[in-house]
Order: sequence, then C-alpha cells, then structure tokens
Amino acid sequence: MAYFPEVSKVEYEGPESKNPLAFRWYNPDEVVEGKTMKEHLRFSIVYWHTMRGTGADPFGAGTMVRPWDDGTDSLDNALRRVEVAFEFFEKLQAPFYAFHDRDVAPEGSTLAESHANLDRVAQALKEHQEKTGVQLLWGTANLFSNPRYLHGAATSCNFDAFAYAAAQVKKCLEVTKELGGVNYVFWGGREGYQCLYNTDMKRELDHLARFFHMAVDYAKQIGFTGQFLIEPKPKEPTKHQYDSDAAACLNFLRAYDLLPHFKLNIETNHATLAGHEMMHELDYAGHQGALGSIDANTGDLLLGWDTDQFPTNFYLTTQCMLAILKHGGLAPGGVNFDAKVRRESFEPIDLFYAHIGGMDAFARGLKIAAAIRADGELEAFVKERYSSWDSELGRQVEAGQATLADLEAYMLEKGEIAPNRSGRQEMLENLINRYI
Ligand code: XUL
Ligand code: CO
Repeated sequence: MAYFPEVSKVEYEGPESKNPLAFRWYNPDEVVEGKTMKEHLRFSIVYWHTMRGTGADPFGAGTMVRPWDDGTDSLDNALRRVEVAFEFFEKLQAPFYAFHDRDVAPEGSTLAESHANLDRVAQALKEHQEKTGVQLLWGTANLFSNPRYLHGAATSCNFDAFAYAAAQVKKCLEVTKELGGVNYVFWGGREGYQCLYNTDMKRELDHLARFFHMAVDYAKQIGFTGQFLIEPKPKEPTKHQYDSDAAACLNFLRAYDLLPHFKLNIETNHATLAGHEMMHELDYAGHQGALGSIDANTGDLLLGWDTDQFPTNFYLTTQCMLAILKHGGLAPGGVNFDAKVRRESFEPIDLFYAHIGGMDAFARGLKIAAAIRADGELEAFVKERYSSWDSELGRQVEAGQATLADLEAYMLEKGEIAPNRSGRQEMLENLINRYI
C-alpha cells in the first residue's frame, strides 16, 4: 500500500462527518429494501479514465500528476499500474472494476505481441483480484483508438479492419473469462458514419450483427457465461452511431435475432446526448427486460459533449435508483463510474474525492428512492392516473380482445369526453423535494 500514502481505507462516517475522505452515505452493509447497499450498487471503477486519463483535451496536453507512471508504454509501467489500481480499488471499498484491453496492456507492434502483452498483464490482474477480492465487472475491446479503425471496426468498409476487430474481441473474451468477468461490453464509438454519401448503411448493420453473432458463438464455445451488453451513444466520435439510444439498440437486436443474448449498459451522458433523460433510457431498457448495467456519470448541459463528469446531483441519482429499483436491480451489472476528474483536478487525491462523491450520491439516491417507494404516494398517483383503463372495455383493449367497432359503439353511446384529471407535475416535483 504505497502509492496513496496519505489515504487509508475510506470508511462510512455518516452524514454529519466533515471528513472529505469518508463516506457520508455509502454504508456498504446497510440494508435497503432487503439488500445491502453493496449488493444494490455494485460500484465499479474504470481503468481507462482513472488509471490512464491524462487530462489532455483538443487544445492542450495532459495535466495529471501520476508519480507512479513513467509515461512510457512499457510492460513494466503497465504492471506497476495494476498495483496502483488495486490499492485504489481496495482503499475505496470498490468491489468491481472494468477495462478495455488497451487500457491495461500496451498494444504491441503485431497482433501476436498485443495478445502476449495482454496475457502478461491479465496474469497480474488475476493475482491482484485473488488477493483483494475485487472482481471484474466487465471487459471490452478498444475498437476505436487505433487508426486502423478510422472507418469503424465491425462496420468498416475495410474487411481487414473487421477481421482485426474480431481477433481483438476473441482475445478480450478469453481474457475476460479468465478473469471471471461477469459481463462483456460493446461500445461502438466508430460504428456509425460521418457522411451518408459514402455509406452503405444496410451492409454495415448486417456486418455489425454478424460480428455480435460471432461473439455470442465464441462465448458459448469457450464457456464464457457473462452477460453481453451494448452501450448506446448517439454521437461522438462519429456524427451518428448505430447504437444511438436504448430504443435503437433494442430494435437492432430484435431485427437481427440477438435480443436473447444482450442487455444494455446505459450511460447518463450518452442519454443526454441522445436528447433523453437517464431515467427515460433506464425505464425504456427496463420495461423491455434489457436493463443490464449503468455507466454512471453526468454531462454538462451548457457544454453539450461527453464530459464524463462524476455524478453528484441527488435528483439525478434518485431518478436512476427509482428506475433501477423498479426494474429489479442491476446484477450482474453494476454502477460503473465511467467518469473522469477535470483536467484542473490533477492530483492523485482528486481521484478519491471524485469517487467518494459519486458513491455517496448513489447511496443517497438509493435511500431517497427507497423512501419514496416505501411511502407509495408516487406509485399510487401513477396507478390512479391510468385507472380509467381498469374499466371493462379498457381491460379488453389491453388484452387484445376489443375492436375498433367496439370502441366506436362505446363512444357513440357515451358522446363527448370530458378532460380527465390533472397531470399534477408541479405537485409531484414538490413531492420528490420532500425526500431530497
Ligand atoms: C465512451 C464510453 C466508453 C465505453 C467503453 O463514451 O462510454 O468508455 O464505456 O468503451
Ligand atoms: Co461508457
């Protein structure tokens, strides 16, 4: 335990604590709705931002001070980062982490060399997992950074790029299985287009579906039983990404017979880029039985790109937890902080403050959501709002047992309809405020 000497294990001290290195709300063993907070929230830390983020932006170089990192792409440096990462996970009491293949191990000059590098680092990851009990929430292959993927990976016009991506996914699935990963994610950063004039959209979507089918088949072949997840995002880096939102993903999965094999990994900032609230995306995925996991972060509505900030807003986390509890929880998924500290927050200790804030915000959101559900006022309001559907004819429509003619006969007899009850939005917003 040498890389963060100024921090010992972060503990729960309660809401009155003023210690910035303690949890005020996240109390891992506290039981809420019959499960511990640890079981509900399944917090996960991402390797890419937390271990590899430099603070660089399109206008300037990196700013992060990371004394353990020598700035090289060597295996030694990668292996040292593993020690740092697990010290961080343990001190934060984070039960899970997530990575891309290229975050943890350097890309070699050949595919074979990249595979060997990944194997070597995976061995170290496995040793640290066993020693600490920290588990892998998910692995994923980075199919967007290398210039070979400039036109996309599974949707590239270049067949060789597709083949390379397939080889990378095959290897990453093997490593994820070896590390006991409980999910496997696909995020298609370059699976989309910049310009429709040069794009055969149908052919690209067919290829993407083939790619996913091959992954499903290979998982079966090697006995990988983790949950496959697709992470929707509408744009950035491409103008349009095929997995643009939950509805688009589910339509694609259904059209290509992939629905039984996939759920969704919903990310807050991606939802807002798609013009949706996070709660919308969670509920949409949830009522289709496809809510798998979340990438917890937040955007900045004044900026409008994927800022990947840590979530600290209790309204946001309450809305997330209302949707997550409604749909029965996330396991085997989790709350994965796909979030990065600002480039001005360049010191290692800022990584702790950031994650503590995110974990506390979700713990508080969980408690607030559970209190709202326990009181039942909100649920009762919604039920009542739709109560006209509980009439005999309403039930028949819902059950597919009524026709247009039945409804015509009903309205001919009834005449005009009177405006039904108020939506009471303001009253309900006030109701939520009572719990915050
Ligand atoms: C990018 C993003 C990715 C995925 C994994 O916006 O969210 O980091 O989570 O590839
Ligand atoms: Co993400």
